[in-house]
Amino acid sequence: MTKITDTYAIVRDVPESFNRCVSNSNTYDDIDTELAKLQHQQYCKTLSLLGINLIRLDTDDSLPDCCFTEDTAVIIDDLAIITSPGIESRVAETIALEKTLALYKGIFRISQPGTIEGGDVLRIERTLYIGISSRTNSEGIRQMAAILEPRGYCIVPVEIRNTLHLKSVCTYLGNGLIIVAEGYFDLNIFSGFEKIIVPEEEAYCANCLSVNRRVIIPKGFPKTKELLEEKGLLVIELEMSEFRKADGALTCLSVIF
Ligand code: CIR
Repeated sequence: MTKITDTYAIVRDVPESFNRCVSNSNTYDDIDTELAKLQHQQYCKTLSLLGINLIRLDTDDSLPDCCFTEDTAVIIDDLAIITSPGIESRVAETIALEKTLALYKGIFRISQPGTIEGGDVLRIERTLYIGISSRTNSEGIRQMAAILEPRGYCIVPVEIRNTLHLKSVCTYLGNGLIIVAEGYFDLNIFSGFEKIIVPEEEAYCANCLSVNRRVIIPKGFPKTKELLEEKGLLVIELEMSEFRKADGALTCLSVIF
């Protein structure tokens, strides 16, 4: 009999302090925390409807960015690698994640001076492409490699520019297909893959979430939606306006394993 494996997503509600999150966006001042909470509820509901078991962590108003759980842990097989966020205000977010993940996985930690955030870690099969960014440094990548290379994983550092994280501008959709925005890193690293290149003005839509044969995309990116549908993919749109103002995107709001 085929074993059906459960999929889990760790999510954390939007805190009251969300409008004090870290952001480089010039629309940052307009963040509507109540609207962000509603958008987050829709996100959670969508994951549930797609058959994902939600693990909900208590939010924490002292951590304005705590809803972006992706950045705090990287799950590989039976390991949870607790990251070392590259900005002081986010460091304490890892505590709750570690406590919960210890119930499911063996814990490893990246430590200072190494920094790494989950948004910079793109896994494709047994390769991890890791963005070298304002949040992730070479020492953090070295520590990841020390944990994962002996387990048969290959680590590929990627210099990125003009974006927060590597996964802010690309996502792996499975079956050899990558969706990516041009101009943020050298696309030759993905030379063996089929690619959907999003139009320049729709770069935000290069971060999407591929779940159980569906692709969740942010609402308002019609050209990218069409490109995905042309490939036969089933697309679900979610309003992400408030998270975008916080430099966050779809994958950032969960750790899926
Ligand atoms: C930050 O700047 O850290 C948050 N405001 C946004 C984090 C987005 N996370 C992600 O792309 N994985």
